[in-house]
Amino acid sequence: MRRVITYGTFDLLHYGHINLLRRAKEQGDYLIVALSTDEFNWNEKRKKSYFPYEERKRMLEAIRYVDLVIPEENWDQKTTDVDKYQIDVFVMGDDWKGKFDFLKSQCEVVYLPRTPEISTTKIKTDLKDK
Ligand code: C2G
Repeated sequence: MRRVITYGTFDLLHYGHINLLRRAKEQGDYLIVALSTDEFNWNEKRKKSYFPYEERKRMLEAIRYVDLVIPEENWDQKTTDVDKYQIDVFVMGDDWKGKFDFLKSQCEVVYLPRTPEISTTKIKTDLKDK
């Protein structure tokens, strides 16, 4: 069984996220999503997600492509996660291209094209202008 992992905040879930998750699952048979906790988002990304972790987790668990959701609590857990969950493929959108190549010694690293026209920031801006 080919095991895939991807990381992210997945706040204001939109079809760009779903496109990513669908293609990530296509890389193997089992997809783990490491979901950024509220603390990690704020402390490390200065992001305040609209939905709290538990709600974002519940939404991801409802997606047919997702098999397991685990917390992402720090930047450095990827190396241990890949070993702990016996990951074959690490997947991220290509806005992160090259940033996680250090994992190539442990697993395949795949950067997938982002869905260009949609983002949480765009959604928030568009709603503000309405
Ligand atoms: N994504 C995408 N297309 C979009 C928006 C997002 O393909 N229009 C992808 C991103 O490239 C990422 C995933 O969806 O692979 C989740 O996006 P975010 O929630 O914005 O993730 P990010 O805040 O970049 O956190 O350790 C890695 C970080 O946790 C990634």
